[in-house]
Amino acid sequence: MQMTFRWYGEGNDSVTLEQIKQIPGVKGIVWALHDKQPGEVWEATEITKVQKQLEPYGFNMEVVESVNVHDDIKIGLPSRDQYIENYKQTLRNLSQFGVKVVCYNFMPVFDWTRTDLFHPVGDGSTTMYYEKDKIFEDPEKMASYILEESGDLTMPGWEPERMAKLTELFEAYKPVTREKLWDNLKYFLEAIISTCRECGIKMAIHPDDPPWDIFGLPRLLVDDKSIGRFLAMVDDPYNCLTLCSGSLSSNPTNHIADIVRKYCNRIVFAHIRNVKHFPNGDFMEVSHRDCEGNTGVLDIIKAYHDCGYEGYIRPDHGRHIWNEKCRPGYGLYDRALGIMYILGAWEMLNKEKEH
Ligand code: DNO
Repeated sequence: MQMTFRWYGEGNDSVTLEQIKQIPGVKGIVWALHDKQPGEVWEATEITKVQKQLEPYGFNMEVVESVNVHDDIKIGLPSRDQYIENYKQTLRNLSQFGVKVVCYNFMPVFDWTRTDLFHPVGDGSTTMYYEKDKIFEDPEKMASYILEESGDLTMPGWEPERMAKLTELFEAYKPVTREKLWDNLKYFLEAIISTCRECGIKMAIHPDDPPWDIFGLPRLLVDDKSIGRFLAMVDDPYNCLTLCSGSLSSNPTNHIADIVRKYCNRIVFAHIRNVKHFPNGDFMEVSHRDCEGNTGVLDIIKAYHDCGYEGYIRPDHGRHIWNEKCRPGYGLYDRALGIMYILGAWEMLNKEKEH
């Protein structure tokens, strides 16, 4: 596996490349042009700037998270064809810089959703929390809460420009049933897959987070069965997965290690995140240490190891510890601890295999 770290770009992240360089084992930066709106072409001149920033540190830029998919593509409007053309152009431009994997999602309106971004844990740290009952409230309220909490730093998937049009967006999604959304995803993938092949870029869909419908909007990639349907729907080695352990394990009936073993040949990007469930269906994000949550982090790492996984991996959301002021879930300290945990387990498995 190849260890990576997500970084939101200069001026857009409290963490610096210099700090990331000092975490053992990190080879690549998971990056994106966060000021681009979904549907816009990422120009080579803009990508070069990121390349120049990473170069002195020797980091590769092989994984992008995310090139966001325009809502018109998800809704299936006639204007989708132009946005798909733009997407293809972005892929061509990215391939000139050695990009190998593009992580994206197909969630209607909202990306990942939490009801509390800085929930006090009781030991001085805070973490992200999902309270089931709160989610049934007004989506507008939810969006303004997220935007307020994120301050000056943009939250991918919660772009103020899109959130300002929330009522229209919900209206536009009204005819989009679950089956229609599957059709639109298929249409999108079939339209871009030959470009992916030409460019050597694997598309790696991120599962829906949380893995169930919210605000009456359908969500597709939620469990083993839907992942199987997705891979069979466009059965192509360039149609792949970002296997986000935390997103899927928010539903306690999902067994992530089994999913890893079953679909390993199509997983190209692994997110390791640990989640603790409460009996009423609420959940909270915890450290990467296996016993602190219910995700089964060690079983998952073992599953990747047994499968001979050679793809990219990154620690996912961490808690906010040691008074760090950072993006929700994306501080330096807890994610760095996560890396050491993952590498510790991995290297021990390597040793065992040698003997
Ligand atoms: C959450 C992330 C997601 C992910 C997107 C991919 O922290 O894992 O926001 O980047 O869903 O498009």
